[in-house]
Amino acid sequence: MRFLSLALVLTISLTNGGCDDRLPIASHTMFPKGFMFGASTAAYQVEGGWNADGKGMSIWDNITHVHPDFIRTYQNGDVADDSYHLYKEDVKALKAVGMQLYRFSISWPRILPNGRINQINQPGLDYYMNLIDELLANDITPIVALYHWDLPQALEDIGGWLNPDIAQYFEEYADLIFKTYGDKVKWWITINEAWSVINGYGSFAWAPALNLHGTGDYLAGHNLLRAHGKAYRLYQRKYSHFGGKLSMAFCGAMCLPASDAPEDIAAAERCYQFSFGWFAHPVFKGDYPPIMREMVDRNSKAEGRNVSRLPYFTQEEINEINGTVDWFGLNYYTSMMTKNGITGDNPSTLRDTEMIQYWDPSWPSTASDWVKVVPQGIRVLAKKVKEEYGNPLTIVTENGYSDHGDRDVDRIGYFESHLAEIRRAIYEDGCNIVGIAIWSIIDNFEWKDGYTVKFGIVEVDFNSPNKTRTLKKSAYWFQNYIAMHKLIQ
Ligand code: PNW
Repeated sequence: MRFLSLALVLTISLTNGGCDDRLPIASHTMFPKGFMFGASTAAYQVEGGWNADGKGMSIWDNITHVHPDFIRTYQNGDVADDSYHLYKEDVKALKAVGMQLYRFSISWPRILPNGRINQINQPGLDYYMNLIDELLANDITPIVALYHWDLPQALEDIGGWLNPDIAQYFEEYADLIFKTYGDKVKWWITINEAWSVINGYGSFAWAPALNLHGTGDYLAGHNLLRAHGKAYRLYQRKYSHFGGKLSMAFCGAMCLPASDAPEDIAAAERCYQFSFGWFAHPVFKGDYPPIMREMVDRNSKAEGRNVSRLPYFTQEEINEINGTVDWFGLNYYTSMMTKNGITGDNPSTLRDTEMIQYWDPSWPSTASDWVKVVPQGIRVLAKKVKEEYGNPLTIVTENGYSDHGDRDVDRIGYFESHLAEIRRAIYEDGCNIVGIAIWSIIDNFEWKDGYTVKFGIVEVDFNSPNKTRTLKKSAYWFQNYIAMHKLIQ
């Protein structure tokens, strides 16, 4: 690993000595004491080793091998950053920047090659144990996601997230993971971005690309919630002595009303409930957002269906799912202007929402077509989360800027402006945000965009045999930023 040495020039004056730590300081230039900085990755995007040491196939291995054109660049995650072999380099990079948190995910088929508990792959279990030990030895706190989109192909073959039995398979997998790592890992995410997972069923965006819009997406979402509820209750029953905290990571583009007109404000509210609310409402309050239930039921009826496309939970399921988050994992990249209107395939979640969305032309773009730079959106979102769910303990579990390796200075601007909005959310709105794990520590496999779209603050030379990691300017910027904050900790 090549790291430049950089002198830290720290010219700060601490003006809030003696005050309540969370009271406003003059310009909100500092985060409250104890605020944690970190970075995120996901198994398929960094690990490689797609068939190493007994790992099974995931739906992403399968789709990239069977349909190479599914990825714009015809690339895949077979080798990626080779973190399966080079995880110590990742930890070195985190340490060099001064990160206190590392959010990574476990590949289900690396642990259970056919998805089921009857065949356990010990080298897979060892890999994550080594990674966790390496993090802890470096004073970096792990936040571990059980599922970041790489379902075992063997489970997809029997219906994947459309199969109700998957909730039980997920519970079995979670049991093994909690049992193995529970004494070392205190922060857990069951499902990363259920709202993205369902798009693999409702569109061609992600594996398994079934495009069952308006039906498969609702069914997959239903089973994701059931699976989450079971994993949470299992932890409560068997592993609460470990004292861990469980969550989901919630996502969506924040929905900003296109005007002050009541119908546009209502459309933005529907937009929120059909994305963040779809999953957050059930786990905080026990069932789907009422507006979602109403719209999908009404449209289903109008289509002549005798059952709603949005499934119903039984009372037992509601009890199981209600109150199953100890903290809120908030993923935020961007926002969208939202107005009242009907568009989208018939049927589809978009059509059910009755909204029309667009990007404000003044918002700067990034290398990802869906990410525009809208820092104020994260504050609006954090406030919404506070109001909707009783100000839960929140960690921003993803936030980041993509380029083609050419706009790292803009990446610094992105983080600077988003961190400023997070501070406003904390100090001015009273949001209980205690940390951030940015996306991402290293450049990695950006799904359909392959390796050409880069989110890392550390560059990876994908052509070099040892995938050389080199800190970018944005990494040095973070290094300074975090060092400065450590002075008040
Ligand atoms: C995240 N949205 O997905 C994923 O968790 C990461 O794996 C991925 O690399 C990262 O974004 C960058 O693309 C998202 O519509 C997908 O708001 C969609 C949204 C947000 C996050």
